[in-house]
Formats: sequence, structure tokens, C-alpha cells
Amino acid sequence: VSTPQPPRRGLFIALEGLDRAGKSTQIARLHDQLGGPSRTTLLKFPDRTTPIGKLLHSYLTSPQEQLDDRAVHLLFAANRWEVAARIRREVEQEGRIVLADRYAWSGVAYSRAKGLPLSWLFSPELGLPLPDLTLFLSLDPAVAAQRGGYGEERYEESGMQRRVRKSFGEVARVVSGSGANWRELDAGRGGVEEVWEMVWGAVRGVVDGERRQALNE
Ligand code: DGP
Ligand code: NA
Ligand code: NA
Repeated sequence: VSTPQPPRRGLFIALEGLDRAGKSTQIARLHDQLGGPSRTTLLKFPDRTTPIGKLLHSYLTSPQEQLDDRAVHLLFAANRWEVAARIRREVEQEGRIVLADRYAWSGVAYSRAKGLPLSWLFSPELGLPLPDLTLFLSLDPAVAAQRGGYGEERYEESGMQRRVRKSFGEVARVVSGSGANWRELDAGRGGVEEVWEMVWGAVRGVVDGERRQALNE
């Protein structure tokens, strides 16, 4: 009688970028391509449905609301910690693929754009599940602004977006330097189809890599 094998490890993939970079479109397609809800979990940060997420939603949609920048930073991080155990369980025990529309790197980049020190910003994110792959959809903020214009939320204006773009550069250096798998894709090169080719090319490589590893076990 053979002992039942635990399912092999799944994958955790994060999509990052400026507002209007096309993340939500691409990640929805990735979700379909990777088997939909039976095999893949699609998360979105901030998750506006939890009590902390409701606070964040109110903060984002009421730009006149005053809240200390560090307190806001900790709330965004806490909103990820609320889901951290679920990500770990699904990826490590259930062998699922978890996709995140934004993650800790947005946390650091958006707060950094307000002038807070980088080292302080990383600390509440430390210990969260590390993505096997982060895709950064890189887009010139001027091009992003032309894409139907920004919405009404806090941060959705060109000065902030330019600072966020710069901060993502700093984040990329730290993340890549730490050995984590960070891939920058030029989301300004072509339309949805061209970006999809790049996204799928990067993800397929990681999925195939996991399969090969499983066969060698
Ligand atoms: P979205 O629902 O993806 O449009 O995100 C809402 C806004 O919040 C968007 O401008 C990006 C920003 N954001 C996402 N995550 C964080 C975070 O952890 N910290 C901060 N300060 N802003 C964030
Ligand atoms: Na937004
Ligand atoms: Na989005």
C-alpha cells in the first residue's frame, strides 16, 4: 500500500505596475489560461472586502481624508497579512497557483513615492510569502495617462504616478538584488495581445520549470 503523496508545490505569481498599466486585464487572462478557479486563485490587493480593506477603500476614494502616511502603509501591509496564511496553504499544501494583482512591491513603491524611507517601508512586508515570479508591467506614466485618463482615486494623478514609477525602479533593484525572480515587461510595446505574449512567455517558463522539477523528484 503506497502512502498518499502530498500534492506538489504550486506557484505564487504577482503582477505589478502603475495604475492603468493593464494588470487587471492580463491577470484575468492568466487566470483563464492557467485553468480558472478550479486550479488557480486570483487575489487582488488591496482586498477591499475585509474590515481593513474597507478602511483602505475609504482612504483611496476620499482624497481629502487625512491619515498618517505610515499608518496607511501599515494598513496596506496588514491587508496582505490577512491573506498570507491562505496563500501559503494553497501554494505549499494544496499545490494551487495563486495570482496576485499587486502585492508588497506596490506597498513599498506607493509609500516611497510619498518620501518615506525605503528600509522602513520593507519591514512590515518581511515574512509575507515571496512570489516565485513578479511581473512588472512597465509603462511610461505619460502613456498610462493617455489610456482613457485616470480615475478619481487618490494617487491617480500624473505627479504621483511619475514618483511611483521612479520608486518601482528602486524596488526592482532591491528585489532583484535579493535573488527574487523579478521580470520587467515593456507594457508600452504594443497592445493587449503583444503584452499578453510577453506575460504568457514569462509565466509559461516558470510553470514548465515547476513541472520539470516535479518529474525529477
Ligand atoms: P488598484 O485597486 O489596483 O487600483 O489599487 C488601488 C490604489 O492603491 C492604486 O493607486 C495603487 C495603490 N496601492 C496598492 N497597494 C498599495 C499599498 O500597499 N500601499 C499604498 N500606499 N498604495 C497601494
Ligand atoms: Na487604481
Ligand atoms: Na488595476
